[in-house]
Amino acid sequence: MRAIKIGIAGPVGSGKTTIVEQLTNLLKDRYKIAIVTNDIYTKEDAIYLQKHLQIPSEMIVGVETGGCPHTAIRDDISMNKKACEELEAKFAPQIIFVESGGDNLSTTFSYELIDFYMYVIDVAQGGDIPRKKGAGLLLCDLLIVNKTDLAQYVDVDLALMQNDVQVARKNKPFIFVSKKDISSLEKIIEWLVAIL
Ligand SMILES: Nc1nc2c(ncn2[C@@H]2O[C@H](COP(=O)(O)OP(=O)(O)OP(=O)(O)O)[C@@H](O)[C@H]2O)c(=O)[nH]1
Ligand SMILES: [Mg+2]
Repeated sequence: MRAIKIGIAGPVGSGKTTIVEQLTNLLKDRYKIAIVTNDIYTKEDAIYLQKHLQIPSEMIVGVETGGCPHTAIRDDISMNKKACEELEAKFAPQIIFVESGGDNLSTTFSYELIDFYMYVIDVAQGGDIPRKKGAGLLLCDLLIVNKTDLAQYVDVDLALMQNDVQVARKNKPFIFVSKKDISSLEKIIEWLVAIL
């Protein structure tokens, strides 16, 4: 069976793994979920998720890309494609989350690997990121602006940032979230369920 594949990309530390963990927790009783994570030199994110998620650990696979993260999700997708195909053959998941390694603002996914992708930035990286644009932020199917709880500590004006995101995204969707506010994550679930 072919799974719906959802890519998650974004700069280093923006919260991709945390979002995969939380979405999986919110969806695991409704859908059979598998996960592919990418790190350059390790399987760190896969090991973390295997420890913290209550889904079979064999359904979480770490890919060591060995080089630029965007290469493995856009230019030569063979390692990730193989990981997804093996998960589909063994477990027939309905959803596979494919987390890219953290990368720069120009990162995009190949649609030969995934069906839809989210791009995750966070407010602590700077409120001006939406004005700096970048292909990932502009072209992704859903832009997530994470860590809104930190805005007050890093002097980011969320209203201004929201306005800049609106301008950058034109009519494409975006959601501001925080891991500390489950209701904000429910909005990602609504988007996911709609595309599923
Ligand atoms: N305060 C706060 N911290 C967060 C939030 N989301 C994630 N974090 C923290 O940010 C750090 C990085 O989160 P990860 O989920 O590992 O980020 P990542 O994008 O997967 O990182 P890489 O895979 O290394 O690029 C962790 O310490 C998380 O606990 C949030 O909404 N608020
Ligand atoms: Mg990660």
